[in-house]
Amino acid sequence: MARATTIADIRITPVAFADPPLLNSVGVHEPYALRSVIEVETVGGTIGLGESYGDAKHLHRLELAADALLGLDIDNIAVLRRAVSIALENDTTEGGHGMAGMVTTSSTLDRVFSPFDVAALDVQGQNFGVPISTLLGGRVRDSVPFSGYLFYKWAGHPGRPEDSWGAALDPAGIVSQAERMVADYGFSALKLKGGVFAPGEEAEAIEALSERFPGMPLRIDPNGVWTVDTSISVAERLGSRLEYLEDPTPGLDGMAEVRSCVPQPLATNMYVVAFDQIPESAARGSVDIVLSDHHFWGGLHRSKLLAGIAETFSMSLSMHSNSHLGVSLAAMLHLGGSTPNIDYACDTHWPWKNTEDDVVAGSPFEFVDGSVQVPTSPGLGVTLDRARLARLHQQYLDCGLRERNDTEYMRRFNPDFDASLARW
Ligand code: GKR
Ligand code: MG
Repeated sequence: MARATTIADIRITPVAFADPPLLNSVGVHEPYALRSVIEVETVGGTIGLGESYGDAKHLHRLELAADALLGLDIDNIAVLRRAVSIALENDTTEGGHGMAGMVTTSSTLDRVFSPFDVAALDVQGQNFGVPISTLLGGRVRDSVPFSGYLFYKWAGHPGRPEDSWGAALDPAGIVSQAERMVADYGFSALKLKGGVFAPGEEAEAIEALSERFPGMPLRIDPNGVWTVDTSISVAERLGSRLEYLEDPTPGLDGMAEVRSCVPQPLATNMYVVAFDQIPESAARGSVDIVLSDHHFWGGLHRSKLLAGIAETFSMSLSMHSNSHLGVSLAAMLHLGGSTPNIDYACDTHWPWKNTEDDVVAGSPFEFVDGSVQVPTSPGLGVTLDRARLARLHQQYLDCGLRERNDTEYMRRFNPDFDASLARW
């Protein structure tokens, strides 16, 4: 006989929300960002939420996983993961990892299982009457600090009106973007998405930020498009202005070479993205800081496992982000709130999203001095607003995008755009 905690139904809803033309090393964000919202409902009627990428191939894998999870007990997350692993064994679909053409060798199983782990914890938290942070070992901080994520950007999508941020295509544009971010959110660390202009121009933007915000911890992330020599010379030029340097050059060897020549710590969300990459990275000394991300590290339990392993290898931790909605932010807060060794302010794309474009009810998150409170109500602490979900799903149907592809979008306006690694 089915127990109250047996999984009775799983709904996967693809959604799209407006996204500004943010530039990166592989192109430019399309007018809509794609995500998927996962609802897992038990026989007892409790609904757990998860959020993941929205690319068509990923959706296909989520459906395979969902079929395998029906009828299982949501309290046994190890059994759920094994079922998803078996369900994916014969899946030969390639790609669809949701990372815009950036290099990633993350584990397919971990990417697909992640939202189900979050949804299972959401159900358990509601049933036990405790927040997910308690299930993850307890809150070690009441709020999680984030950094302001700066992007070079166009004034608006070609052929559409300018957005409220306007253009940021030079150091002055980046400084005024940072001024608004700091004024509105109170961030006390800033990250510049680099890999867009020549390294010297991007170094100038960091210098301008440091002059405008003296003492502010700054980071730059060119997503592996600099050579080893360029990385070393930019690091030497920027010195102590940089809190850390993120993925300057491709591969664990390249990163190790840069690391042996520069004083700043190196961070990654490109070259240590799966458990089997940690020993090699540790042996070579490639990376000081792993930018964890529960969306590709297998969910919240596996992210806690990563935190333990990082501690063992004396690596620091912070958090990577992609364009996301409120279900993901809630999960990031529970993880950040319950992981002692998150040593740096985390990334979030949150300021780039219109406030009304979400699937969660109300406005549960407030940034105060760059930090957001860890939810304290049972489970994730957010609920679905079905009208909002329906609107963003309709937007998904109408927008026609089925795969995030920043490079293809960029090449519509600049056919010769080069997206290769180590190109500078
Ligand atoms: O949103 O354009 C973007 C970022 O470049 C994102 O895709 C990266 O995954 O934020 C990310 C990063 O730190 O590399
Ligand atoms: Mg990065």
